[in-house]
Amino acid sequence: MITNTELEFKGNLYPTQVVEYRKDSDKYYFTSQNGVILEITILRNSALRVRYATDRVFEPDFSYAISPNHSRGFDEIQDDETDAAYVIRTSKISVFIDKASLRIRIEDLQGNVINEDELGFHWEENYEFGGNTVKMSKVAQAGESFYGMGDKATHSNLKGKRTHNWVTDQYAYAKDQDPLYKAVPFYVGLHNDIAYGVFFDNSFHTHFDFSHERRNITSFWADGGEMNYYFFYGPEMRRVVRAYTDLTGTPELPPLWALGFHQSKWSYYPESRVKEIASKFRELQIPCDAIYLDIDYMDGFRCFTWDKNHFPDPKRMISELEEEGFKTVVMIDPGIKVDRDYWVYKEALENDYFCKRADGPIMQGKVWPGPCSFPDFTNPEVREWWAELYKDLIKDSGVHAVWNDMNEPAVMEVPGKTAPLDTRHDYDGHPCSHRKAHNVYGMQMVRATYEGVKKYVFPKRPFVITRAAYSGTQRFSSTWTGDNVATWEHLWIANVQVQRLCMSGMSFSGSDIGGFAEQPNGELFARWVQLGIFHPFCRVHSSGDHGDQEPWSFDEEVTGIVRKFIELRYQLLPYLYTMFWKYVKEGVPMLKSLVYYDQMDHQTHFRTDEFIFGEQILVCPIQEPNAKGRRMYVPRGKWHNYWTGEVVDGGMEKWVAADIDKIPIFIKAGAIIPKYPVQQYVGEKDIEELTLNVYYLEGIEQSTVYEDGQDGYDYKKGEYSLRNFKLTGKSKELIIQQFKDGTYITPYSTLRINFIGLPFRIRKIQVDNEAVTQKDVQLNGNNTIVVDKNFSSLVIK
Ligand code: MIG
Repeated sequence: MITNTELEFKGNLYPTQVVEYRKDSDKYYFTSQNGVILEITILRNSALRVRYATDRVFEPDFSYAISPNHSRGFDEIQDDETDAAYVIRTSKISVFIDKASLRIRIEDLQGNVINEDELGFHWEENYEFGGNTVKMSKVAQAGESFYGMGDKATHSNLKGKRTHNWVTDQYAYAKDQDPLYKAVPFYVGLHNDIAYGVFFDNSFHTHFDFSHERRNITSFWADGGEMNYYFFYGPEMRRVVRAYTDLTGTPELPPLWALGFHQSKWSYYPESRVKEIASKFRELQIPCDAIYLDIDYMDGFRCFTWDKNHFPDPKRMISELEEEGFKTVVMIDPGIKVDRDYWVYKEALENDYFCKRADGPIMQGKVWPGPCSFPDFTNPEVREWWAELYKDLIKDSGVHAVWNDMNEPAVMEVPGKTAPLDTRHDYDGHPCSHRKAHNVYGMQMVRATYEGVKKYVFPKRPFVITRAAYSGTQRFSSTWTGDNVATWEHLWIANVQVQRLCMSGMSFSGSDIGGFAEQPNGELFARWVQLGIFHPFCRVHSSGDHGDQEPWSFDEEVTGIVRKFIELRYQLLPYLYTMFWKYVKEGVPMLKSLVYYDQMDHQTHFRTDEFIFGEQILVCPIQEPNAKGRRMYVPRGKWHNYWTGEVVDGGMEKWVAADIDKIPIFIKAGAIIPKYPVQQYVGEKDIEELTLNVYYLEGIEQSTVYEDGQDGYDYKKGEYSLRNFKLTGKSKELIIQQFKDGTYITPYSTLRINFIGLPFRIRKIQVDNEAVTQKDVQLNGNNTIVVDKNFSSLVIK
């Protein structure tokens, strides 16, 4: 007997014996005697969707996470039945559904268990809010490791941890603090050399337990909604991550300047200060592409306004900055100041765009401007309105890009630090409370921002940044890891977080370099820049209360180191852009944790520090003061030490020297790394020659260089330049074949090829099967030749 006062745990409910089985093209339905329906959808040979309804009816099928362009399609499926189970076989996996319990077991074609339910699906009725707490428990296999889950500031391998997703403004968060700003309910499991992934697409507060409560059990559950998860089989981790990223989407290519170095602070004002910072970069010849205006540029923190005392003529200022090669990025928050004389507030009020409480009043909460109301970005009409608000900012003032902050949404002076849970949301026509909409609120805000910026910067490409995110936010925005702290521990955290975000579909990410709260010393700042230039989003940002944090705020040695590393990033722009293109096109994470790179090597399973930047550059930050180097794990294969040229065999730990002006960087043998000349900002120079650094290998290696107009959309019409290189190295010979695609005509006509680590002296050179004299190819120095950019084969012996 249940009464209204018994709100505590009532016990778990379980599906019973299957009484009905039905197939409907790519979907299978199994109904239990007590009315549970299991729906299994085959998406691809190695990807399934699994859903349960507890009382015969599914919720409307709607998700913000899923990309409208995700791939579908599979080979023939076979259905089978045994006494105990139904069996669905794709060309890659077999799925067994137990008739007595609806528990699922998934095997590969050799009969190895990839993943199996323990208790499987079960639920608890929620008398306080209605609906169910939906739960799943699975067997953790012997030696299983777990990865993914977005921005968690904890060891990359989640084995033994419990974690949850509820996007939260966590100022000065600590290691292991949870949750943070993002909700990415996706993990990768790895056992017996088999990797698989689970994406629990449920926007309520979700929880995951990775062998924490019980050693051999993994479970996940949500405070409401449906048990609705996607399953991806590898066996390679890269297939799992790419399948998840395909399902939840990738962004379009950003403008190349967005991959340059960015400088920010809370806050640069007035105009003269902004200009002073910008000029200093040019004076000191430290490359920089963007400068950020934090909340103080606004009039009383009213979004879409300017403080005319500090910024009397924003349009002029922005265009003057632009002449110096700087893009201006401004902050926009979700909280709209309650002020009847403020047009944004008035418009939202008149059109009924603000979120309301359950009983009717408009929701209010305090943020920077004082009392604010919050547009309901889960309403498509509100998103359209919001997108239009960017028109003046971009068309009239010339702003280039926007960062959305506080979009968890963060609310001050209330216990939950966010909107009250009874707050109502449209959820694109599926009205619900904040319990369901909270984790997607920031995502829908930045989605609207993205639409507006995209529309008004056209024909240029948009660039947008968000703090809060749910799975799939990467389709619209880049992201940063929020309010970190200037400590060595936070340098470690930044490294883990950005690798983890890359593994979780959100490659375009970075940390506040140097730390947001408190102030780094010069050494920490330099070490952080040395890591940050290898993050897809590369920005120094800090809170103003704690002193200056510009590249020149420390001593000259630090300034020199910072310059050198930012220059390296600018040289590597074609490499970085190619990484981005692969991410966009194939969902390949831009940074690869070592376990992703080589899961068969068990030494990689608990590594946190080392990572692969793109496909062929191994980086390991220095994360301690006074270091002259460090021990690190070099993955299997041959690697060239970037600084010394020494070639090392991986598969072991090594001590690598790295005084304050270096960090360990290794280039994969056989790699062809493209470089541009140093520029102070993207587009400063015409690229007159593309440098290719060729790292000798006895063997075969492929490399790619993608280029296009660096902005705009012509690349979508085929105006790109794709160079695929195949390097074949022998003991006394090296062959490079080039395969070209795309109609973009690069501004340079020659390639400057540097051969690094050659074990022989060049005596003969053949380009496209014709011998050329050393003079023809301008053999200068020892191992550098300059050849026509369109060569198709190059042989040196
Ligand atoms: O309550 O806009 O994470 O980057 O500088 C703080 C001021 C609000 C938090 C962001 C930070 C930004 C700051 N914001």
